[in-house]
Formats: sequence, structure tokens, C-alpha cells
Amino acid sequence: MSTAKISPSATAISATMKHFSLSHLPRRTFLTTRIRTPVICRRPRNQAVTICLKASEPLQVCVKESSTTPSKLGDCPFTQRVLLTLEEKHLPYDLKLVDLRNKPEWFLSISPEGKVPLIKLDEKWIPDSDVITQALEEKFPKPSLATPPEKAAVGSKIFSTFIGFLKSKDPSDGTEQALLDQLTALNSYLEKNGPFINGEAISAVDLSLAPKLYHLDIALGHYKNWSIPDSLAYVKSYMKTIFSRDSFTKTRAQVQDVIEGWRPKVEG
Ligand SMILES: N[C@@H](CCC(=O)N[C@@H](CS)C(=O)NCC(=O)O)C(=O)O
Repeated sequence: MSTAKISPSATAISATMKHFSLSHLPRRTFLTTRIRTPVICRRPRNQAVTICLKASEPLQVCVKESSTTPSKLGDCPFTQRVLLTLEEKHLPYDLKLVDLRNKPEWFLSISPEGKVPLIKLDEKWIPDSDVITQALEEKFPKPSLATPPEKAAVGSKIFSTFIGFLKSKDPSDGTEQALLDQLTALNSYLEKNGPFINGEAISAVDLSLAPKLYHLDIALGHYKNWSIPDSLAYVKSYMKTIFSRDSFTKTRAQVQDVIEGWRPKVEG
């Protein structure tokens, strides 16, 4: 089992300090202290809420190992969604890289379905990015990444229509148009409500959609020489904004991994 220690990026740390008003601490105190998870300690009624620091071990996350570069993160968009959530919430974590082509016994014993991502919370291994991100939101509510329920399905058909088009061998079967329809709907939505799906702030629905758009961009570019039309300027700008965040650059798969990861679907 390979393990990679990950701490939140410098920006994330400084955002944490700002968010929890810790910037008054002497710089040396913060830098020589292990990254800690801030928790809110509630005082009795009518008194101010205070912030205290509680030492916390990094969270353990099982992720796909790269198929092209040993000991590197692989290309799973569901895993990236979980890692993005950890980064945006400034939570430290350790990666446990799993070779999914040759699943080890220790992994199968904690993941009956044999799938990543998997996270250890309160001594229990939890599978599925939907469940994991919901559990993280409940356990670590600040900063909030909650998406209002009425916006949670925005863009939700893009991934399946992308796969349909990617696998298609018949240019006139309507799969390209189906994808374009979904991207056009997202473009109109972002034009009215953006820059993020929930408006000014990034939220869980963006962290789910962005890794899928990243895969779409690379895989369709490589296998079909296709790119999102320039006319969908709000989608393009949305992707650019999210792809350039520290959380995204730190957790994204390598381009070659994405290409190799989709090869069986294209050739199969
Ligand atoms: N619904 C799951 C899907 C997870 C998933 O499909 N993971 C893939 C990697 S991207 C996997 O572990 N595949 C291994 C296998 O099916 O053997 C989630 O949201 O976490």
C-alpha cells in the first residue's frame, strides 16, 4: 500500500487562518504547529461562539493509483470530487493508493464493491462520493459547501451524455447533439446564475461537476478532436475558473491517465 501525505495548500491554510480569525496568532506558532482541524466549541446560550483548535490526524482516503506513473494519483472523477471537498474545507488527508487492476486483499476487506473513493470517518470506512461528501458536510460544516436542493441536479446529465458521445462510432446517432444540449443548458444557467452553480460561492455541486468536465475536455479532445464550442462562453469560463483553483490543480489526474482511463470505453 502506498501512502502520500497531503496537507492543504498554502492558500487553503491562509484562507483557514482568515476564516477562523487566527491571523492574530504569531506566525511561528502556526507554522510550527501541525495542520489542525478547527472545530467550533459552542458556549452556553447567549454567549459568543468561540473557535478552538483540536489536534486531528489526517483523514485516510483510498484512491485509484495512476496506471501510467506509479505512486501517483489516478484518474477517478468521483475521487477527485472527495479530494476537492477536503481541500476546500481545509482538512488534511492521507492518500492510500490502490491498484484497481490488481486489488489488494486489505482493500477488498474494507470495500466490498472494490471501488474508490473510500474514506475513514469515526473509525469506519465509508464508500461512495455522494455519501462521503454528505458526511463531510455534516461533520465539518465550516466552510459550508452545501448546495440548495433545487440546484443540486444542475449539469447532472452531462457525464452520461459525454460517455455516450465518447463511445459512439456513428456520427449521426445524436449523441453529440445530446451532449451539446446539456452543455447549452448549463451555459444558459451560468449566464443567469453564475459564476458558480450556487452563484458567487463554490459549492458541492461544482466539486462534483468540475472533475467530469475535466475528463470530458481531455477525452473528447484526444479521441474525437472535439472541444466545447466557443459560443458556450459561460461554461468555458466556469471550467477555467475552477480548473485554476489550488484545490483543483492539486487533486486533478494527469492528462495521460485520463486518456488511458477512457481507452477501454472508446475501443471496447
Ligand atoms: N458511485 C461511486 C462510483 C465510484 C467508481 O465508479 N469508482 C471507480 C473508479 S473511478 C472504481 O473504483 N472502479 C473500480 C471497479 O469498478 O473495479 C462514487 O460516486 O463514488
